[in-house]
Amino acid sequence: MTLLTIFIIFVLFAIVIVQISRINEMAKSIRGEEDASESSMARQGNYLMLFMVLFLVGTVASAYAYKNYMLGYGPHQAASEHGGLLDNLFNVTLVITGIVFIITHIALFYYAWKYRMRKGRTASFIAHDNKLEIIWSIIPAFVMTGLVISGLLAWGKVMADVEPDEDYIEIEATGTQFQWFIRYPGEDGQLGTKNFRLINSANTLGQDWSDVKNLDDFIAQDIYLPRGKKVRVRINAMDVLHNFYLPHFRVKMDAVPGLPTVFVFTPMKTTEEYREELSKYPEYQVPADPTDPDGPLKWEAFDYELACAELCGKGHYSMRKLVKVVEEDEYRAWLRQQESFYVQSIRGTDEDPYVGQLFDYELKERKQEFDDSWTTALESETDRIVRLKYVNFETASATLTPLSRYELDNVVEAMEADPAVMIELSGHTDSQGDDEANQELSQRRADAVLNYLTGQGIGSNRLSARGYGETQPIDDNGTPEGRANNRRTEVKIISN
Ligand SMILES: [Cu+2]
Repeated sequence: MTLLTIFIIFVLFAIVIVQISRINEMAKSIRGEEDASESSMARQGNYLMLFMVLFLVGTVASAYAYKNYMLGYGPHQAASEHGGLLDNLFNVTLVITGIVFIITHIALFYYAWKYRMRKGRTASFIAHDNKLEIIWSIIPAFVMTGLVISGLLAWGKVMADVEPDEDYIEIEATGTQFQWFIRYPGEDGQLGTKNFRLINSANTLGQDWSDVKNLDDFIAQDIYLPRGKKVRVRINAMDVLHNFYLPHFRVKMDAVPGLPTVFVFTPMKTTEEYREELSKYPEYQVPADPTDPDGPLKWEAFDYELACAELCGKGHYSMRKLVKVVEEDEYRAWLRQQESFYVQSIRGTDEDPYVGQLFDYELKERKQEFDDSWTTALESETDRIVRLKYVNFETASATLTPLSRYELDNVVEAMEADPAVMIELSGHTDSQGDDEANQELSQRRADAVLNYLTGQGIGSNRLSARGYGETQPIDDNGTPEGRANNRRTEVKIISN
């Protein structure tokens, strides 16, 4: 028993010795960790400093490397009169905030390094320091006030509306999911009134046809603008919030349903001039489409664009339109090609309150057109034919359509002005149907025209009427347009 007790005492003694040595070991390792942690803090502090340098250099270098793609830099100087003012404002703000950005980042990382954990060093706390508080309140307050005031001054200039007696073009942009409707005022220079109650599948914008200002308004496919002329854009939305954004002109304005907004700007660079500027930079000397290396270069393919800058739904990306800034005469030529929405889509339909009427501007245009070809025919030795473009008949009959009289009155006037002129009226059909029936129909149509002219007091001795049926086509009878061109009435000058 005593032996056993002695043995147990020895074992316990051994355990105590082992435990004490383990405690010693643990204490040693804790002290070692402390040292390790101090050196790891120093390492991390160095990494942070390295990160700061790379980050700041990367920020500045990438901005510099891509500057020729950014609005306001390289070739992307503003293409509008007010754009430079906004770019300036951005630059001033960029410089001021950029300085603060760099200083605060240097301080942030430097202090993380300088005040890293070190053995035996404790933090000192500053409860309050009036001088510091004053410095970091007053300096930002002054700088902010300066930025806000210069911003307000620029805002006042950029957002100024037109003066009533100013010379400007007014157009209207209406955003809807997912397209823009761009309405031009037409010849009269004035946009017609709209009423949302009139919107239907034919009258997309709800134009009020009882307002004559609407009759020559047209909806444009692309936006054409003359260089150097003030443009006032009325901006509307029909469903949700959109945003009228012309990045190159620094024009950006919300299109709010129920609340028309306005932006006035003056384009100063034609599309061609902008392209030329781009062509000076190597970034734009590469093919616009990388899969087509022989295609146009980036600068050649450049076009101004209108984009919707509001996430307005899943088709948002498709709200794009091309904008072309051209010289005044090219703009005029483009205007002349546009046909009014009323004439294109409303005339003669149930919507049309003016069935059987032409408007003054159309009468003027058609008279000019007729007079030109009449004079040409009179002066010509060989080609003495005037095609009466606007003389039409009801389908398969010799009854003149109501609008035909306007053109025939031009003939009457020309005949009265020149009593020596003798003419032949000729009727032509397309090749559809029976030859003989066509022959007979063309004769009756020519007679109908002759009767109208004699009814207006032109002596029948100066007139003859002849049907040519389908024997003298001027176009391809295989297409609907060709056949429409072949169905025609002509005046041939016999003598003068
Ligand atoms: Cu949109």
